[in-house]
Amino acid sequence: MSNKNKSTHAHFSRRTFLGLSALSTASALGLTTVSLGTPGQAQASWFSRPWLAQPHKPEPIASHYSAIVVGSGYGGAVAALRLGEAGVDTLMLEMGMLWNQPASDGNVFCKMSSPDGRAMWFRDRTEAPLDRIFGLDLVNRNIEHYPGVLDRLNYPNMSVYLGRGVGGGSLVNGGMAVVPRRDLLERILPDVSTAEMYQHYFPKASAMLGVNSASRALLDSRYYRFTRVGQRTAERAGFRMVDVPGVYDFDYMLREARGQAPQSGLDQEVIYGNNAGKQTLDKNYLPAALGTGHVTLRAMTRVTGIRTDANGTYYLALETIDVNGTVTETREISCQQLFLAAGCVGTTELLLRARETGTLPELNDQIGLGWGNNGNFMAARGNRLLDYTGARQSGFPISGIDNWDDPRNPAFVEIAPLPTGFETWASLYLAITDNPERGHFSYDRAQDKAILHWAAHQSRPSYEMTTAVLDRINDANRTDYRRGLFAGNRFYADNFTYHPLGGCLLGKATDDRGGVRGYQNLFVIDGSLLPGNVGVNPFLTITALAERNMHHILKGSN
Ligand code: FAE
Repeated sequence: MSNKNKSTHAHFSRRTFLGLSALSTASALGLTTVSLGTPGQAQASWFSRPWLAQPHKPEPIASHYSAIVVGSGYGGAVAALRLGEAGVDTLMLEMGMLWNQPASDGNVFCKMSSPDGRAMWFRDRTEAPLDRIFGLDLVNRNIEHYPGVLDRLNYPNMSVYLGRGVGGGSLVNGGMAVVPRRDLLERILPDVSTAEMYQHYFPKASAMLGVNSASRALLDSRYYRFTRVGQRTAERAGFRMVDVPGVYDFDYMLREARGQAPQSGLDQEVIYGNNAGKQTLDKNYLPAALGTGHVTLRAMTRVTGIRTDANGTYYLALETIDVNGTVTETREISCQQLFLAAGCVGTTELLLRARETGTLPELNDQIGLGWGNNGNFMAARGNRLLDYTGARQSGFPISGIDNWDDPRNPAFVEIAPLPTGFETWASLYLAITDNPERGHFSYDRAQDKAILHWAAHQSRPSYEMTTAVLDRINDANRTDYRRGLFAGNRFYADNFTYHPLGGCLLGKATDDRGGVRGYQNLFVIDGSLLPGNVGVNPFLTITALAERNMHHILKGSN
């Protein structure tokens, strides 16, 4: 390593460390606002959690910033870091909580097997994707009404799962970090240089996010028996398997497996958060952003409206809430540059509302269009007696069936865990299919929210493409589908997605670096730019595209 690189690395690490300290100090104090304006000193405002009983005392934030980033998921985290590095005075707003303070049980997050208020965003009962075991309603539980980490937005025929909190989807996702096929990226983003993406931005995003792969020792452990069975049964049918990299620290997981470290990914922690092991955005991009000294982060604050004036200044209407969901403060703040990273639903809703209520009247008719579920489809098979999948399973998939080159039924079918704690003999699959169907959002004035339009028949191609693979596996293994895991006694679920994409497509609602058409200095920087399907799990593509767009935006080029 050259001296220059060494010192950049040391500087970056120190800044990241300062940012990490600020995040954990703020969290330990129960704060909603964190900054490193003066390194090491956090601005503070209190919120209460039932387990912690902190007083609520919101501290003021400034009334104007050079830049505001709405949302702290992948797109937002990249934007905040690169703005902070460029010395731009930036405020990041996040409607969910800052999560790294242990509650009274000693854990930040709860387990899937014993969910409480921390699990879901203001619900009285959990709404897990798999809602039954052996046909019995054993999964969902009544919980306290609390700003928990997973949200499920229910629209007709399609529900969308989302992460809520500082770190967005990184807090709840399965960590699978897959580079998309080059031919697919060229097809869906024709104006983006794929050479630039593959040579520069995918490696950069992977390095920042800590992408790594499971070792043979881990695959051979009891916790990945479900994967070995999934591979064996697929290979009997002649399918090609591919490894699936991820952002869970697999060295840590191996230590979990050997009893050398507290268990998280191996002990029922995934969709309601991980207490160890997973490299979420609050461990990499976000502390690095705070560490620049130019970024302030405010949690529990939702942006409800956007307007602009003749000078091109943007004004955001904000609502700060407490843990009961009660609005404790409403105000307006302004900025010169606005970056929308509220996720595919959040960003599209903000822009649709602004267009339909006339506060940003120049927005074009492309806002709300081009939504897709990444072809998501979940299904289960039963296995023969000797192909038992294991009572204790890792929550993090590491292998998939690559059938994308099948011209009639292109699908990437990941072998998903079913970590129930007892033997089920079931193999579960999360498929990403090349479903060409697209939905759209409209603004419902009475409810003041965006509504997703997706007809039941639009999920049919995903059904065909997935069952083409699983039928062959069943034939080769003389097995059948497994019912009793999904509602309606079906062997599959086609009515929810983990991978919502689109709504503000790159090159249509925006220019080719995310600048919203009709306005200056207004950018979309999250999954709503991607046209409905990337053929693999999407966060690595969202992060790499955000890196590419921020580079061009800050350079003032295309
Ligand atoms: P996102 O991460 O959703 O962040 C948006 C943030 O904005 C959230 O924190 C919101 O709370 C916040 N927000 C929204 N509206 C507002 C507002 N009005 N004011 C203030 N804040 C707001 O967006 N992807 C993979 O690649 N691999 C996986 O293994 C994987 N597994 C998944 C499992 C689950 C259960 C879920 C839910 C998702 C999974 N995903 C996975 C999808 C991935 O997490 C998702 O594509 C990204 O998180 C989207 O990134 P964005 O930056 O678009």
